[in-house]
Amino acid sequence: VPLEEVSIPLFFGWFLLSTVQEKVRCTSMDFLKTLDTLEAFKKHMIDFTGKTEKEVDLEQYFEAKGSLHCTTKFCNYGKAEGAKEYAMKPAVRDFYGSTSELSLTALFVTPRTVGAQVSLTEEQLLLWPGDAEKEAASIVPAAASLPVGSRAHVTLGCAQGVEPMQTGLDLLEILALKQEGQQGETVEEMELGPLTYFGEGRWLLCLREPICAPACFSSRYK
Ligand code: 2AM
Repeated sequence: VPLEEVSIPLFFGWFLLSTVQEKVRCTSMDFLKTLDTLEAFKKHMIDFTGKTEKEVDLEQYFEAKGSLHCTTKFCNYGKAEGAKEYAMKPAVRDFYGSTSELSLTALFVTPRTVGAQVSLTEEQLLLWPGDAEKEAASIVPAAASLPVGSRAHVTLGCAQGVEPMQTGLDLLEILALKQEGQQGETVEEMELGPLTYFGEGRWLLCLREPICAPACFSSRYK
């Protein structure tokens, strides 16, 4: 096997610097802690438990998945479609190892995942694979018509048995509903910003002040 194929990583992405990881985890934990005490959330608890009487502790419900990052391209060591092309892109080579600031603009929760929406800058979009949204269209059909970069997120936790890849799909689903004109139901003004319910256990908290998260563009091999 040629060396260049061997050296393609599991995935590329922006890895949050450790100080900001702590801050993001705390913000997410505080949000979950508050969310499951809200009457509005309790009203829809069945989305998470399948039973009306049961309570849910969201802090326990989600498991953290390693160090926080925003995946740009999942390469699967070169086996994923477009992996080699991505790894060879001039922008990927030029920006490899550089630090930039990710803007986390919303937190979202579904019965499957909890994550943060990332709003990419023009420069960061140079590292975004153009087909990331279209690739998701077999699962979230409306995703193909969302702006490039819509899938960008940081996975903060997954329910038992759920793979992190689900987080981006959950985000696309919420954004697709918004694009279709569904306003959702704004149930509460939280300290961090307005909280909106989109049905089927989908919650979106738009951050009044986005979290600025310095992150290093790099890759992981496992
Ligand atoms: P995530 O980006 O939602 O967290 C390693 O598995 C990383 O690659 C995880 O962070 C994961 O999800 C992401 N990932 C795994 N499979 C993927 C896929 N098929 N498409 C996009 N991202 C994927």
